[in-house]
Amino acid sequence: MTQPIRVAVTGAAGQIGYSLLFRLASGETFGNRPVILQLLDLPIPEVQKALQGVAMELQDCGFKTLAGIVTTDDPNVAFDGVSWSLLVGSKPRGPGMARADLIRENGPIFIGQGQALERGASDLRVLVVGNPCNTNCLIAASNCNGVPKERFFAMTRLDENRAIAQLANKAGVTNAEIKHVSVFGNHSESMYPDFENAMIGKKKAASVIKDRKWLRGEFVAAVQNRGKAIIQARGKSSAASAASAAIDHVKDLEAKTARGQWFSAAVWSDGSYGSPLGIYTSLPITSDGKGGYSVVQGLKLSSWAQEKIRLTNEELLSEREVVKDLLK
Ligand code: NAX
Repeated sequence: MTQPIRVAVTGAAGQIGYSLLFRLASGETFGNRPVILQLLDLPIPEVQKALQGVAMELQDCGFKTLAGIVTTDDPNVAFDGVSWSLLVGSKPRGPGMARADLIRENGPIFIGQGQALERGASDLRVLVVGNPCNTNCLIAASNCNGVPKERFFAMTRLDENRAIAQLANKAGVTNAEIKHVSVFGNHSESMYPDFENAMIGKKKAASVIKDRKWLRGEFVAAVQNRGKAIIQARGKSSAASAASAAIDHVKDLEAKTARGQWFSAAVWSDGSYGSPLGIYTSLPITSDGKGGYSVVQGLKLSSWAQEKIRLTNEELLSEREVVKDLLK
């Protein structure tokens, strides 16, 4: 029998968890491979009770690929032997809360979780979703001994998916016709979604969408501010789309990327496209299907785009400064 894959999800009783867990368990993400879900949430009775409820619903789906469910409030239990760990749990940004306060509030969570991740399997990969995800990822990776920094990622796939949808909508085509969209930098309002290398069918996106003012203005702003727009419309932050992006991320890293394709993720900076070292910054990558990835090289970017990328990376450097005492 195929060895089950152990997958940890933190914040599993939350709203992203509710959209994510079923798709991890159903066979959609890991094919026929049996999955053991190891679900972590806070040691608060009501939260643990809600987590039990989610576990009951997972059982009730009767997924043939779900080989076990562990619910716990202990990161050491949650991360034991896992090949994937999706770090979703963190405190939401309160009204009037500055980004730096959020960083200081959530950062400590990722020290203990980083240390507990040392218990992961030898093929461990970690995706940080909880915000501010790039900097939380830096904290977790820095506190996790013995696991290479290249096994940690922060999620910018939702931003890429949002950018694809905006371009498709503007050009009047389907999402499937859009490729080579890359998100650079921080998962924040400073991120840069690159349209200069994007393709619509066989043509450059900028030759199909000739409205350069829209591309540089409304398009970039729409992607940067989409999270806020969802909160305004729904009264709650993005959940199903965030879960869907996390599934895309895991699936794309499990598989070998098809020739000529790529996708975005915040990775340990290798200096590509002028990104400073020592941060997790979003870059276009391909997966070798064996646990490794490469940053796509040689994309041409205008000086305008390069300046946008410089600014979003500057923000990551200033976030690193805020948490420098949490890094090892
Ligand atoms: P919810 O508030 O619905 O759920 C969060 C869950 O995390 C709760 O069950 C809470 O008890 C748990 N939690 C808090 N601290 C924890 C800890 N130390 N250990 C374990 N569990 C803990 O939030 P949800 O809507 O699910 O969002 C979760 C996170 O995703 C937030 O930080 C949010 O900002 C972030 N997002 C990131 C996105 C991205 O693209 N990277 C997009 C969506 C979302 O905004």
